[in-house]
Amino acid sequence: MPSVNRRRFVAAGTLVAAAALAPRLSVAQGQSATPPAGGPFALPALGYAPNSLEPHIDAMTMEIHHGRHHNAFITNLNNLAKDNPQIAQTPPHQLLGKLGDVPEAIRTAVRNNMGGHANHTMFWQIMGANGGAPSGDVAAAIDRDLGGLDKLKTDFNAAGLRVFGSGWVFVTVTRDGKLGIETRPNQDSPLMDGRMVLMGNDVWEHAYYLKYQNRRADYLSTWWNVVNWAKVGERFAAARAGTLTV
Ligand code: MN3
Repeated sequence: MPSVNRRRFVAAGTLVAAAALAPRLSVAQGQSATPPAGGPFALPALGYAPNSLEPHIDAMTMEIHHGRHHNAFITNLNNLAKDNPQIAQTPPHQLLGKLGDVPEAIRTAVRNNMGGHANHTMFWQIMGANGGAPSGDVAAAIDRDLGGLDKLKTDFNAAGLRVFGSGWVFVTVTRDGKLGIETRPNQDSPLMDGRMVLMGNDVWEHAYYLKYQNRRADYLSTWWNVVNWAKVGERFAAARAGTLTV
């Protein structure tokens, strides 16, 4: 049928045009968020050079993780928003807290892709070179609730190692500043249970496989070298102030 063929041709042309507009893989330091040419969602800038976390996390892992894996969530969300613009009208952390209100037909897709967008946005924020050590209020909360930094690392790494398959390990924070260690499968987030995330580590294999292969334990223990404790401190203060989002 000619009309079907024409539709196919037009659809293929649209895909080519979309590919030409796709964000560049390379992310330079300080680059602003990718303009939302394809919809309301945009890939947040990395905020540092992809090679700046070496030798702990290699540049290619960072480029693929940010530019392809995270960007795939953005592409999927923009495609969902074409027929469901309401998913862009509520901030991600609020939408994740009431997934039951999302139409059932798109609920799983929103859960996976908005969850992935929120988790990775947090993840890029709390990493950086020369991240220092916890100080001030967040250090006091770590001592009070998690038994100090060494015990936090031990317990967090053990929890991350116990995640079967793909998922995340988080430190959650309440409005009162109380901390806890929690894990989630897939791209789920404590935000889906009405809780806030102070920091978290991605234990999907794509986060470490190029350099560490199956050695998740090595990745988990090394990862602490690239935690940006100043950012974690800012997030702790934001949680107390009620302004922390993802
Ligand atoms: Mn990931």
